[in-house]
Amino acid sequence: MGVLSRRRSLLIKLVVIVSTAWFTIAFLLYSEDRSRPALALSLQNSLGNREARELVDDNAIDPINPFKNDDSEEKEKAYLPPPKKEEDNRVLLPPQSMAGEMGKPVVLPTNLSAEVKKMVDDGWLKNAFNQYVSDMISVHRSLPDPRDEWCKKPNRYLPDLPATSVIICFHNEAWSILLRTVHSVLDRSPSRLITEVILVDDFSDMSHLKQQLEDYWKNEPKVKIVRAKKREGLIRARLLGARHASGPVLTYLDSHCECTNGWLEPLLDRIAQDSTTVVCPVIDVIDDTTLEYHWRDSSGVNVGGFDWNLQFNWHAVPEREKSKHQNSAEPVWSPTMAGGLFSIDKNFFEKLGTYDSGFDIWGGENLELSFKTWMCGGTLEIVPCSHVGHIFRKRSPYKWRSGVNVLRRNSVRLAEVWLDEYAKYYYQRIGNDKGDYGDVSGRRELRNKLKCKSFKWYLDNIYPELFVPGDAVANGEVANGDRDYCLDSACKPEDMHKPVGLWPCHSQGGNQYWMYSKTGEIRRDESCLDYSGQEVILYPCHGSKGNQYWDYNQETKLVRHGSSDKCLAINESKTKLVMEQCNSELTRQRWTLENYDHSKRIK
Ligand code: UD2
Ligand code: MN
Repeated sequence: MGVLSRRRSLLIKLVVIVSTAWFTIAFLLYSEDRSRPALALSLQNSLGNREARELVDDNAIDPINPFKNDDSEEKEKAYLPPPKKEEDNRVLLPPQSMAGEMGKPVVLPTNLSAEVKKMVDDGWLKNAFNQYVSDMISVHRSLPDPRDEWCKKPNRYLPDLPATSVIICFHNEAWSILLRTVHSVLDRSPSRLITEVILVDDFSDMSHLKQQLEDYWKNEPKVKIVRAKKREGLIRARLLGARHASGPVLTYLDSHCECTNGWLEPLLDRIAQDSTTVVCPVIDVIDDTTLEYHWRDSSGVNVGGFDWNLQFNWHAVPEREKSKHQNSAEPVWSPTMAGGLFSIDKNFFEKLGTYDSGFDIWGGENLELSFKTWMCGGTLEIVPCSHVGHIFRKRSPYKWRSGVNVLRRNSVRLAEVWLDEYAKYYYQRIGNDKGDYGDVSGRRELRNKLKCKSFKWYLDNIYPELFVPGDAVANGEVANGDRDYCLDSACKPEDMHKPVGLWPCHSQGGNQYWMYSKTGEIRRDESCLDYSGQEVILYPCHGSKGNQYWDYNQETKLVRHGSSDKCLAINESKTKLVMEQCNSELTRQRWTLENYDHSKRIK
């Protein structure tokens, strides 16, 4: 008994000494911060293979919960980055970390020390995603293979595919996430297909993106760093990248992506077959909190679309598309709208004048590229065999331009050039206040020169699902009584299933812009007023049946509800919507629908 316990304590001491020595070496070595495998290798050399391996295994972290069964302070410290030098933002990881491998989530424990908690919070504040967790994960982490089986068959693609310049623009991106993006490109693409990776620094001020970034890549000839001389915004930064590119194909990625196995070949193959095809990978979701890699098989793929606010949105592949491609050897979806990650033939890019649109900072350029591609003789495709993960953030972490409504300016420029007579639907949504949008004559000339088709052609042929306000019986505000109060709600996904609001009428469109459809819906984009006995809420439109059917009578001004036969009203204190027994004597039940045109109604 005595001998045994003494042996055990000896063993414990040994473990403590070895691991202390090991962490010291690890941190020293890690200031090079190249990669986890390289480090494991050097450790194996210095400690002898067996010990190193055992150590790595003993300390392996549960990828689901890295701190599980881990109450010793000693161990928790191991996950702290080493002390920072002045001007050094590197956050270094315990090299033995298995955190996040195979795209597994990394869940931080709830009992973090105050010091760690502050680091986690800072990471969120700076980046709008969990930078601390990203820093724990290898920049070479493994990922699941999200491809359908048929994608992996040999000889699927042309033998001599064109190579591509991969362009990654960033403004104040986190260190580990940027490196992981680049490594995922280099690690998972055939080298011959990568001409170069161009990192376009859009005037970042974080110190790790300066000399430290140059040093990190100095032995990797394929990685080039291009610096903007002032803050250009994503769109001009992408153009700057293109000007430095020498490959025949350009591939654009965000600076917080991860490419999966075989992501590149199917994209290049489509372009090799037709240089006017602009191709997008399936964009998988990397969780902003745990960095888990989420993916689905190709049947669950979403495609891009937009609404009359000229905002990009995602929707399911329409049925017409599904049936069209069911029997094809290479089923690709034709989206109405490209996501921000795509490949394009460089000559075609130049011919289209891509990104030369005078857009500022962020936004609008996906719509422009998509309209232009479709209307000017190209094709847009989502290639289901190509998967790239992206961290979707809930807010924008960086500074925008102050004093200018950048998004509106970009969108007005877009509408002026590409939307023809449909531009008015966007303007109605912004209260017809176009602001100063600069000169668009050059862009109109380009459109003429390229002999592009009309926006009506685009809507009829590429996006027939889009609800066109001109088909509505009424559009604008839905005002109660003497136009004191208007229906007022945002229609974001998070607003669904919530009561529809009321607000003094303001004539600026926005959340007070509604459409009354031929089939009796009161809707904005894909959101409909819906009543099922409780409150009047917003609900995704499902085709004007029962709960979403409203019958407006222009004479009585009543809005009578389909399945309940009650009428829409506001309560006495004018704070909320209520449903009441119909009575046209009551002002609170009387409504005015802006631009109501009875002749458009279906009898
Ligand atoms: C979506 C698109 C993105 C782009 C954007 C704007 C996807 C997955 N992403 O991005 O590709 O089309 O919408 O429409 O579809 N950046 C700069 N300078 C700036 C601002 C941003 O270089 O002034 C970089 C930023 O570091 C990032 C990229 O631009 O790499 C896109 O910005 P984001 O990630 O903040 O926007 P996100 O994901 O909504
Ligand atoms: Mn992004």
